[in-house]
Amino acid sequence: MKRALVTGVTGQDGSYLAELLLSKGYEVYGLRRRTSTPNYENVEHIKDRIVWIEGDLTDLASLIEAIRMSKPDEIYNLAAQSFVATSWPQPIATSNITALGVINMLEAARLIKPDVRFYQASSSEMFGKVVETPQKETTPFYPRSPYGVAKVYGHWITVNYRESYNMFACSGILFNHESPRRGLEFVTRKVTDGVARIKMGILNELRLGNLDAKRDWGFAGDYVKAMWLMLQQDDPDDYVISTGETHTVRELVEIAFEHVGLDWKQYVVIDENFTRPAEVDLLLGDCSKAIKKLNWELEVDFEQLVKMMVDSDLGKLRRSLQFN
Ligand code: NDP
Ligand code: GDR
Repeated sequence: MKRALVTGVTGQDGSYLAELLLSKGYEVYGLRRRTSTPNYENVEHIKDRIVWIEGDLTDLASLIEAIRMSKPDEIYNLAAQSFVATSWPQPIATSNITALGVINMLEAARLIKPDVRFYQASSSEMFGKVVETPQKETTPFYPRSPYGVAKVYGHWITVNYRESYNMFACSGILFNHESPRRGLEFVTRKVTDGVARIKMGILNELRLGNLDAKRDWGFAGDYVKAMWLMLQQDDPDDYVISTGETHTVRELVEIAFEHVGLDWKQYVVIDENFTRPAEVDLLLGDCSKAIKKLNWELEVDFEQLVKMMVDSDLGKLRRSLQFN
C-alpha cells in the first residue's frame, strides 16, 4: 500500500486529491494545523479514513515529525495562504507560508526521506502581467501580488532541489480551478453562492470588483488527477495544467444568473473594495505538454462548471432553510 502525505488537505484541492488517493488504495496522511474553530466541511465524508498529523508549514520541526510518522512515498504540498487579495494586507504571513513553507517542506523531505516523490502546488499567478499568451512552461514569470511572488519562490526552490539533490520534485503550474468546495471569497463561488441567495430571496445585490479580468477556469476534480499523474512518471518535471479557454468575470456572472433565469445587470454592483492594487488581466494556459506526456484530460468545461456550482449552492441553501 502506497503512503501519501498531503498538506492543505482540508482545502478544496486537498479534499479532491485525498478522495482520489483513497480510491487508488493509498494510505493518506493529512497535515492539519491547529485552529480555534476547525473546519472539516470539505473532508467530512472521508475524515475517518485520513490519518491526521498536526503540523504547520511554518514550523520545520512539525514537518520533520510528520514525515517521520508517515514515511510517505509521495508528498503533495498543497498548503498555502492561497487568497491573492489577502496577500496585500498580510504580505509577510503569505510569504512565510506560501514561499518559505515550501523550503521547510523540501528540507524536511531531504533530511528524512530524500527518495520521496514531491509535488509543489505552483500557480498561473506566477505569470502575472502578460508577457506571452497562451502561457506555457517556458513563459517568463512577472508576478503581480505578494502571493504571486511567493509562489515564484516556491516554484524555483522546487526546481532547485531537483537539480541540486536529484530529488523527484515536480511543480504543477495550475491555472484557476474551482468546484462546489471552493472557498466563498473566490470570485466563482462568491458569484454562485450570491446567485443562489438572490434566487431564494435572501440577498438583493452582489458586490464585485473587476469584471474585465480574464481567467482560464477548470474543475478541481480534473486537476488533482494531473497532480497524481506527475508523480507517476519516470522523471520529475514541471507542467502547466489549464483548459486552454479564457473567460471574463462578466461571462461567469452572465452564465450563473442566466442559469436561474435572472438578469445579472439588475443585481451586480461594482464595488472598488474588491479591486486589487495590481491586477492580472489575462490568464490563458497551454497545457499541450501535460496532454501529451501525462495523457491528462479534461472532463468538465467552463459552462458545466458554473452550472454545477450554482446548483450545488442552491441545494445547500434549500437544505439549510428547511432545517431553520
Ligand atoms: P485552499 O485555500 O482551499 O486550501 C489551503 C489549505 O492550506 C487549507 O487546508 C489550509 O488549512 C492550509 N494551510 C494554510 N496555511 C497553512 C499552514 N501554515 N500550515 C498548514 N496548512 C496550512 O486552497 P486550494 O485547495 O484552492 O489550493 C491548493 C494549493 O494550490 C494552494 O497552494 C494554492 O495556492 C494552489 N493553487 C490553487 C489554485 C486554484 O485555482 N485553486 C491554482 C493554482 C495553485 P486551514 O483550513 O487551516 O486554513
Ligand atoms: P485569483 O482568484 O486571484 O485568480 O486566484 P479569485 O477568484 O480571487 O479572482 C479572480 C479574478 O476575479 C476578479 N474579481 C474578484 N475576485 C474576488 N475574489 N472577489 C470579487 O468580488 C471579485 N471581483 C472581480 C479578481 O480581481 C481576479 O481578477 C486563484 C487562487 O486560487 C490562487 O490561489 C491561485 O493560485 C490562482 O487562482 C491561480
